[in-house]
Amino acid sequence: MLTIKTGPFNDQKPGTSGLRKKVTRFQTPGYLENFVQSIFDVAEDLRGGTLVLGGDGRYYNDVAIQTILSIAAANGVAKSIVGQGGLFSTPAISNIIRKYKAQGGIVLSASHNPGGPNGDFGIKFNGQNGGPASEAMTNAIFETSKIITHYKTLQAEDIDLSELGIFTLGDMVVEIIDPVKDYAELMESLFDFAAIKDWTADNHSLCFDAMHAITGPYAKAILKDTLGAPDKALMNCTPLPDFGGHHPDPNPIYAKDLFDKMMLPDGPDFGAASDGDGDRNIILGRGGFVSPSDSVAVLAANAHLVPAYKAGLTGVARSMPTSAALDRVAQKLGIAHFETPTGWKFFGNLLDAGRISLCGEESAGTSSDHVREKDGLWAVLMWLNILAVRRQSVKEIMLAHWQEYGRNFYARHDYEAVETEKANAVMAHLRAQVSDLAGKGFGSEVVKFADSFTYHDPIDGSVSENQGLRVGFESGSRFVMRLSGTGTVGATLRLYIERYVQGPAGLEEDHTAVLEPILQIAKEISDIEALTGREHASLVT
Ligand code: G16
Repeated sequence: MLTIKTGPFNDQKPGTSGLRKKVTRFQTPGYLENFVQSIFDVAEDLRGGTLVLGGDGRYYNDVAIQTILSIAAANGVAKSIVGQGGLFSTPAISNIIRKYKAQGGIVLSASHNPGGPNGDFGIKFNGQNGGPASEAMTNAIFETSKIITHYKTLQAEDIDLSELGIFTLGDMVVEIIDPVKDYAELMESLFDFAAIKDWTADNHSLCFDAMHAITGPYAKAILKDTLGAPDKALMNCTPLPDFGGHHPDPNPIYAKDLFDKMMLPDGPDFGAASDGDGDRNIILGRGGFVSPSDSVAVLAANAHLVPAYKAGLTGVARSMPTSAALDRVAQKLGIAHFETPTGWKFFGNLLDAGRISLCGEESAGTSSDHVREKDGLWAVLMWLNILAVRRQSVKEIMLAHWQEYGRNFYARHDYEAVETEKANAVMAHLRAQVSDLAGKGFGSEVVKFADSFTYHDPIDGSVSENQGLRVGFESGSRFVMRLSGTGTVGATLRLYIERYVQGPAGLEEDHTAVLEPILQIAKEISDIEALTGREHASLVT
């Protein structure tokens, strides 16, 4: 065993979902090692315990796994469970941690960010509930990374990750397992696979785009081999270290081929895509896509049609910037609903305490209490199970939903790679005004409330401040502004616009026009155009 000197790195502050940086930053000698040693220093249960390890297969995944295994062995980890080829989707890791009662897991991914030698890499620690480490633990890992001077490692031959089986590294056992099998079994236990098979066999077509990322092997095993979808239903299902040169981000720009296919008059009945590490999902029907905020609301309203949730949901939760469509379903079902800050870790306590059984975010994440991560393929299977039972098209289901609950028109405007000082200036300008906005009129809208969102965790009492600035209007419309915690270049400002409409007007097709008045008010109050020098967002989803 070796103890090697390493200097502290002050930029190892994990963001919304772990530490994400350019691959070249992770290649700096000692950089990855410093963060990994900090994890082992803080997560003391790992000494003598079991660690689960794997990633989305992006460039540097294989190198990082060998580095982490050597540090784990030197830090007294008794056993590491690694996905074959170093692969695991994020929800699959969560399942393995829970199923095999491991003390934690390390997930290697930068999610939907691009990969390759000049792309992004990331690392995240998940605790023994299978979910992202809490704020307190994340902060402790960061503080440790700023002061440690050494890391421990074992000098040994690399483990061959391509072979299933049990190996040893020093005193540590390394078990290489099939990354798909346990996850596929979990899915089969939740859904009515026979009904979905019947739906597929009954002349219904589906299309799933894995974006050359981790869900390829999972989709092949579940959608094709088990549920009988034909080869042509699977797009880009071979994982590649650089995702074929694309961003594995399931949005209309990066999943354009899928979106184009779904807009054809004779396109598939159902379409979906996932992201780099398999935790996000986007859902489409022929002729249109379902906004993630609507999708989680529809899943909640129809969950009783799916075997795992037929007894009903205990409660639901959404992140603050996600539209309130889910709240309307919860109110009708008479169950609790919670509003948490952005970041999946905030759902963990509510799920562990049994207060919620389904949750979701506007950023294309949806999941339930079956794991402690968001789960892309789970959302796809929820939709398929619901389609198989209701025997209606995606469009018919959406129209019926809006008729019943009213519609929360919604859009997110991202201003990407803004110079950090300019992005901070926009936030500061808006923050300075929020306390004075209530009662002020803007055209036909009157501000009802404006604040900086603070979350009081109802389970452990922890308080998370400054989780985004929100301005709500008497009409029920609102806008929210916050800085993304997942970008790797400059700062990304996110502006979320929402407008609630009841009755036939809720079926309006031009949702941009419906949201325009609120967008203009948001621009006026925040002065985002003048302060950033940008006339438009870089991406609207
Ligand atoms: C992560 C988090 C999500 C969050 C998303 C976007 O997802 O797990 O909870 O909504 O980032 O965060 P931000 O708006 O701060 O960029 P993922 O899929 O990137 O791991």
